[in-house]
Amino acid sequence: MARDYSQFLTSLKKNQQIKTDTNAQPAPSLSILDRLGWSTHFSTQVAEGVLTKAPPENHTPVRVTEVHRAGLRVMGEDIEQLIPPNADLTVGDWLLLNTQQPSHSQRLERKSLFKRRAPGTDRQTQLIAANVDTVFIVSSCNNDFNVARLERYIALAVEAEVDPVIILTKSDLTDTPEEYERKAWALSDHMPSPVPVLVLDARGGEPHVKLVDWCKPGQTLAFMGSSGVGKSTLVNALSETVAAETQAIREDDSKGRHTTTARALHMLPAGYCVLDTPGMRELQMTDVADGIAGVFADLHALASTCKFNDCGHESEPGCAVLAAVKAGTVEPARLKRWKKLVTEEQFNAMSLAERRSKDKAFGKIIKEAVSHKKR
Ligand SMILES: Nc1nc2c(ncn2[C@@H]2O[C@H](COP(=O)(O)OP(=O)(O)OP(=O)(O)O)[C@@H](O)[C@H]2O)c(=O)[nH]1
Ligand SMILES: [Mg+2]
Ligand SMILES: [Zn+2]
Repeated sequence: MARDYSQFLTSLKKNQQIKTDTNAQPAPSLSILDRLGWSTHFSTQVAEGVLTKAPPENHTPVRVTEVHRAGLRVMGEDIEQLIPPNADLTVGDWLLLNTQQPSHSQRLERKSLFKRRAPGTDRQTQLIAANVDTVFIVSSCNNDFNVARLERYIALAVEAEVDPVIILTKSDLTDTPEEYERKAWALSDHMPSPVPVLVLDARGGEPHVKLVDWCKPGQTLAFMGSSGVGKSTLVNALSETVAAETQAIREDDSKGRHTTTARALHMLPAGYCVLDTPGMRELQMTDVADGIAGVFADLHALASTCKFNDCGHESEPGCAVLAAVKAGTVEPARLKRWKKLVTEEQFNAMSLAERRSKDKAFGKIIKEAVSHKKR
């Protein structure tokens, strides 16, 4: 798998030329790296010297397509293999694979990163996906539709620096798809740029037509949302090659059965990648203050004009937020959702900080004990 460095750089340049034409139709001449989403963001890192620390002949760019306990599946030009597990890597990451010693591979700087607070009590951050260009936040025109959850996903996308698009599936199962659509559009009323909303039947040909603006060569598109909303159905609709497993939801409460169990990045024949994800039971957020401020930009701005810096917008005098509610310009339910997210974010951030300071104190005790021994 050895590569000559100059040959490697020539191929990078060639790839970049193809990249500049974003309207290019899928062409069979696209290299595997192009199809995997290789771009100047990554090639310049290589050209600027990641390779100076590593002999080029033993290194080749690969993308992480699957994460398993046993290891990570990576794909590149003429290469597809498992490498040892690494908790600092996630699906979508680009690596400079050390073909001699895969565990010594170097991760390239990410373009974007999705993360959440891992379920459970230890509050670890869990990496969800890296280097995604667009996230399709999927919900259905049924009981799954939940404004608070959608806001949560949008905040996560804003924080990750990924463009969000809302897809509402199962339009065929409701008499009022436009009601759902209207509520979904309203979510970005106060954001600097609107979050597009697509309403469709995920089975059959509709996704191909409605998602065409995003399905461009070199793009990485992720599907996120609760179990049973049709993420895998959408992936299958876009692809002639992938057959992601799908399963009917429960009739009584519209809940899914967690059919997809692992994240997988699929390279489609048209030259772009789609990432199918399992429905998340819990989406606890951490380090998403900017994302929340982005979704609730109006409330964030109002809060900065409250009389007290630490105003809780409960009953404080001079509260600009409560004044806006009274004036009818802010919906009370929306204020409640914002406060819930901010409180959760602050709590999670504080616990992390506490954990860090505890770790530091513990490190100091060990250091002192060691230096004691040395004396
Ligand atoms: N009628 C109708 N059924 C749909 C639509 N989208 C998905 N379904 C059905 O909904 C069920 C669940 O779809 P999946 O694609 O498995 O859902 P998922 O989001 O991948 O779920 P998990 O893998 O559990 O997270 C399947 O039976 C699909 O056929 C739609 O637009 N209309
Ligand atoms: Mg699925
Ligand atoms: Zn206030």
